[in-house]
Amino acid sequence: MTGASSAAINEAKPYLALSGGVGGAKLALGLARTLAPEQLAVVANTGDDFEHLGLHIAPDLDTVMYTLAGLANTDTGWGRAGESWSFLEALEALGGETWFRLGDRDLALHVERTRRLRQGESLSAVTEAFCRKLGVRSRIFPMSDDPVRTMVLSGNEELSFQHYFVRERCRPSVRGFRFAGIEDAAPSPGLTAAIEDEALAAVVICPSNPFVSVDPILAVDGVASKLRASRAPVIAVSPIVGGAALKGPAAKMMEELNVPATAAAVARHYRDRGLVDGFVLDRADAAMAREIEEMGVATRITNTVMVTLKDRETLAREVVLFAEGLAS
Ligand code: FO1
Repeated sequence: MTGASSAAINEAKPYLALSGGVGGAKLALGLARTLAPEQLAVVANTGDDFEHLGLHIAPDLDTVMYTLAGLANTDTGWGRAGESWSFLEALEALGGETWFRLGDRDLALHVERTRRLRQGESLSAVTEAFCRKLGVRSRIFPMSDDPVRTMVLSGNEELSFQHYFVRERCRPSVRGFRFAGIEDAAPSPGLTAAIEDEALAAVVICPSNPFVSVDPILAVDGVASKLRASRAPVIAVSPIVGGAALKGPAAKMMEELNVPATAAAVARHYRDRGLVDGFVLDRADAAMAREIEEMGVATRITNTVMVTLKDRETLAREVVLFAEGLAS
């Protein structure tokens, strides 16, 4: 964590990051370590949430929280490091559903969250309490406290996101998505406060899947229009490098949606709704910078492949400098 003095933190401006799961959480960690942690607010996608074994599972919220807490399994990016699997073994022996792997420590979080939600606490309140317990100094909140479920349309079927992503291993061909419940979903209090904060220095769209991780957040009532109206520059980091998604099914989805699986196509996806001022490209896609600039979006070319902790911090610093340049 940076050693910024408390005075610097008070003067230092707030940043808002939009994140899905693994890829987004990597940049969120870089931002939390480059800024003072208290400067960073992360809004996580909840469209991947689902009821499983009677538990409310919120994968993107948990991935961001575990990552910022330094507890994440860095091989998979999701779940906790140093896990034991006694629960799952016992469940298997009973013939229970074990396709969605819940480690023993991770399970404690789902059980406790489900208990508190059933007692009427909001997802925001539970998340804030867990962040405090896990020593996370950045703010993390769901995009909404109301249920939104990303449904994957395949053929004439609809699959819940986790069934598509984990149980079916992204095999089904995708023809579209539906964010069930989005019409009745209000932005969470944390998201509303962050996005309306006059002092907001920048909004960072992390390198998550644009269709199933970022779009649900942008679809929450008022979010896209408030981003367009905000004085803060909106910077997106490409989740596609050299025509392939770094993590997850983004490139395959784009092919199936007849959208070129390129960084420029991601830039256009956000630009067409007037949402981005700047776009960060990997060096492998430097040749696309001109095409993106011609869309009216500034570009910054750097290494966006985050393997080490240093990569996360370096990319975050590039994004912050890029935003400061656009703001001035
Ligand atoms: N992803 C998998 O591919 N397989 C799993 O068994 C799995 C379990 C799991 C448990 C808790 C959690 O928070 C995430 C988990 N994920 C698993 C990842 C999750 O499906 C994705 O990270 C997000 O939904 C998409 O970013």
